Amino acid sequence: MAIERTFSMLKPGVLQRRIVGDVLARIERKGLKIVALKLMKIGPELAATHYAEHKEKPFFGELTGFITSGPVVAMVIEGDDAIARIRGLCGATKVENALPGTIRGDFALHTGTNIIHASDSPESAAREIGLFFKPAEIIDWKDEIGAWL
Ligand code: 3AN
Repeated sequence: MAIERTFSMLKPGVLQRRIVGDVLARIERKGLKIVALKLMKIGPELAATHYAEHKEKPFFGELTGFITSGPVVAMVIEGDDAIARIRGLCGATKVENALPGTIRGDFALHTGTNIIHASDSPESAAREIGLFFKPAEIIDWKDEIGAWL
């Protein structure tokens, strides 16, 4: 298994609902390592760049409008196969397919407000980490838990 870094973001509404801790707890309990974390408000330009692959989709306006509508929690997560592991914790994009036990399955009622974003490939992870974080904001702390996972 390869150690990877991935970008994840708790979308607007998560702070309003006071479930930041619940979602972060799931990521931590999995054994993944938070190496960068910040509260931020996304502007329209960053939203459009981040979601550029969906530019032609009918839901693009709704998507960028929603992601800029309130504060988000942006993070970089590290760990063995972190990209796939976080996607697994998130569950399916469409909430009707997101199984109970996953973050979206447990906390999201509609696909447009599906709680969490996570990069879907090494290329997306590198691009998205670079969009949201300066290298100095990512902390390379020594992980002592490896033997217990
Ligand atoms: P994921 O976030 O699981 O990688 P993407 O990249 O296909 O999924 O979609 C990005 C975001 O766009 C989703 N998280 C969701 O909020 C929104 N989205 C995707 N499909 C739809 C849809 N059919 N209707 C409304 N919003 C959607």
